[in-house]
Amino acid sequence: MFRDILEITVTAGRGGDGCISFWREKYIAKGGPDGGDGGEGGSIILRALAQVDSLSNLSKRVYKAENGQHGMGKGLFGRSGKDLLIEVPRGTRVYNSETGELLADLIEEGQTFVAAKGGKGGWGNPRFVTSTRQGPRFAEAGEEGEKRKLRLELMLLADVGLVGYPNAGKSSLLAALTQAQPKIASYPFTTLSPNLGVIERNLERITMADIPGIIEGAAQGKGLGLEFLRHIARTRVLLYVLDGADQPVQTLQTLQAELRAYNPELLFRQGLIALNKSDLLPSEAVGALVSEVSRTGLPVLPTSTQTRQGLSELVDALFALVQAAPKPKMEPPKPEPEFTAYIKVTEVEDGVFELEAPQVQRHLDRLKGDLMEASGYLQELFKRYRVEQALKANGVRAGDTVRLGRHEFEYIPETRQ
Ligand SMILES: Nc1nc2c(ncn2[C@@H]2O[C@H](COP(=O)(O)OP(=O)(O)OP(=O)(O)O)[C@@H](O)[C@H]2O)c(=O)[nH]1
Ligand SMILES: [Mg+2]
Repeated sequence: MFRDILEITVTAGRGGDGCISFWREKYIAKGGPDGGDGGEGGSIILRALAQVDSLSNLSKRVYKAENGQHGMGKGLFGRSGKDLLIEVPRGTRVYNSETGELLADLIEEGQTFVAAKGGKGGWGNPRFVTSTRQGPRFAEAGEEGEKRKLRLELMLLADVGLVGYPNAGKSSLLAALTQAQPKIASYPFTTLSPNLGVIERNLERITMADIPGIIEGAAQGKGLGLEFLRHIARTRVLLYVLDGADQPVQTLQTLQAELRAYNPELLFRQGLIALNKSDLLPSEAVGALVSEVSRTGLPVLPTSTQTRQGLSELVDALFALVQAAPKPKMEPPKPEPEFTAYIKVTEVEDGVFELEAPQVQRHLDRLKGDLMEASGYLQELFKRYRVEQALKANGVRAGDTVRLGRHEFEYIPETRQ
């Protein structure tokens, strides 16, 4: 079965905890701190590969990468968790399924995207040594791995997209021009999911996508249309397939109205019309019908998949158009926003300030061991995240009380020599 939209949950590995440990040897009561750092959690990485042809190969809905190992005594670092690689077909778009934001567009062979980043390993106690704190009795716990719900969408990357009413003969054309063997039948909506084929001429190849028929109202969700219009949004050339014996001019107008409603750019895409089932038309009527349809502005070729009339001309015309057509532009995914620490200072009473600083808080919450002793570390965090500046700017003075989550402390400004 062809499955082209898929929701998955990815959870990266948690970082291992840093270790609180002191070096011990015979006759030495207490040596220096020697707790190792925790290992990094494994990340979840998506990779695009041409040989993967559908999202249905992804058998699981939930993916979890390995946790990092905890740090150990004697300075032993925890091992990092293994990354988990998920292979997806080229043309897969990755969305955050909660916000709908486009996160990545995996087009190139081998292109990767870190879908969930592994948590950092916690620092072992030696990392917190300073000149005044020789034997810290605290360390850092590992960071949680990122967890995200993702929606994967496969966009077919074909050169030519077949657009037409149900039953016009799109699948028959694909079968006549390529090795593909789509289902063909004399009733509408035979094709329920896209088929891909390769047209070969000498040593050149172009790909063609056959999608379910489009009907009036497709852009509003009627029939199967909308679901598949997005597949043709990326093809370089649109081949309109019309049943020559069934009101081709009106049909073309309806098709174009649906494409316009979905995405007006599609009407500026290179296009060509196959006036199909020409074997059903009286031969003297073909010429007049061709010129009537071509008044719409697109080149028209009469074709028949039964007698193969016009098929080699069609192949030539398609190669010429594909080679001349520019690659459709792909919107690049939005870059990650630049990192700036969020800090807010509010005076709640005279001389008492509430500090909101999620980044700092995250570090504090991860501390384990003797927290009283960790106050110096807090100063270091304040420096790293420029909290000091924010406090000063908001009128916090020496001796004032600052609250940060469940922590409360007296503000002592750093004295500069
Ligand atoms: N006489 C004639 N019949 C054709 C021609 N091309 C296709 N057909 C017939 O038209 C019917 C529909 O063909 P399909 O290729 O399944 O049409 P489709 O456009 O893929 O239809 P959907 O998948 O339903 O959208 C079948 O019975 C085909 O045999 C043609 O050139 N001449
Ligand atoms: Mg079909």
